[in-house]
Amino acid sequence: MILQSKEDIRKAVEGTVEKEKITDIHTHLFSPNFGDILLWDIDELLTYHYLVAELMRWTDIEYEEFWNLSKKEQAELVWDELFVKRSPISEAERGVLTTLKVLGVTPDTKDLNEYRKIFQERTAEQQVDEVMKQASVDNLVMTNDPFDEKERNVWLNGEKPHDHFHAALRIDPLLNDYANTKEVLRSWDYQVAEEWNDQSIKEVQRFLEDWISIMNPLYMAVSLPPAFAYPEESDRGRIIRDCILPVTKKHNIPFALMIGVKKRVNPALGDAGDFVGKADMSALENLLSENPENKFLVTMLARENQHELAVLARKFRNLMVFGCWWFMNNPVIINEMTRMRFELLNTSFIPQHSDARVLEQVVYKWRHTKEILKDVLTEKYEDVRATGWKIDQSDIENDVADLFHRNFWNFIEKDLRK
Ligand code: RAT
Ligand code: ZN
Repeated sequence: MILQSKEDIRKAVEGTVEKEKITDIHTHLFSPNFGDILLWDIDELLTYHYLVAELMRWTDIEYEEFWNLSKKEQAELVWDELFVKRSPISEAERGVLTTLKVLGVTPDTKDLNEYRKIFQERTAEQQVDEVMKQASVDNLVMTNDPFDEKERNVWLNGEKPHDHFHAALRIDPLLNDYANTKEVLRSWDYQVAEEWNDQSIKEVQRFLEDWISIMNPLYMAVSLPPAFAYPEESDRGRIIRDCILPVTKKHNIPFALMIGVKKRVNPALGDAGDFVGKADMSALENLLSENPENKFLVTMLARENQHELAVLARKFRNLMVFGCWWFMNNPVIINEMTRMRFELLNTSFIPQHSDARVLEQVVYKWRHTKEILKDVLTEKYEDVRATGWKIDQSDIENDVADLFHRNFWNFIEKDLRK
């Protein structure tokens, strides 16, 4: 059906964006059978590190004292300072309210216990189903860290994720802290030598191969500092060159790089204490040009890097740009980034991921992004329609399917969707 007016276009875009199922390609969620490492419920929502950072601007509580409080007490403090004493207008605060609303709980009381009662009546499994239904997410990718004791044990006990949950092998300690990780690898019987030699290469490769076979990951991932350089004669540079690139190539899985995080500028804040820095794009440019048979999924944390990243994707088809990561995940910036990406890349990118650490966050992260996408897409289609070009409803469906799931599964060249 050819769309005849801007109103027709808006309606078609809105309907399609609401209906199309999403693959959420980066979350910190777990399949419910993985046990209590899957975080969910109102107290977890309130103690999200994005909100902890905001809380700390209003209270003079010692950091140490805050971390010694129970989760419930921490949530009460956040609620009181950010939702009761003042208006919750930041993105992460608004996110809690959107989440409640979409899950059928009108946020019209300041009595936190009222919300707690409602969450207590649910189970993790029920909540997973409800969240995925409300967010139209039918598949999601976890972040799976073999260096995390608790998670590692889940995998080693033979647990497999439920359908709709897919693994991503996350290897930050290997690339960002090899001096200590070396010891850990040895304690697990990987005989890495003190120096970087053939033996070390073989053993780090064996470690990666083992976890690929345990997790069956869709990609291998790392977060990196703004100072990330490649090639580089450093532990990180050598491991990427000798282990990550050959192993990911052999298994035909992308290497996902999340670049621009300056870890723990305020260590007392824990996960809330990380900052952002502008990266030099030549590391990525070198990786892409030297390894045309490897695939790279990339997101960046600094606003200043977004334009260069989109331009780089025009040069290298082995680069798939994804998401508006962390401090970029604010409406004003999502809007800007999404428009820019359409203008430079058409629909050949993955516009968003939720990065949800708490199950219910999937709801607001996608709801807020969908509202922006509807505006941006309507405007872009209308601009071309105004030239006389014909836009069909099915064109919009095709494009949104690319954006929400097809670009990802085509890029990784497999389809494990359930
Ligand atoms: O956005 C976040 O929650 C960050 O704390 C990080 O987890 C980041 O997304 C990452 O995956 O490193
Ligand atoms: Zn993340």
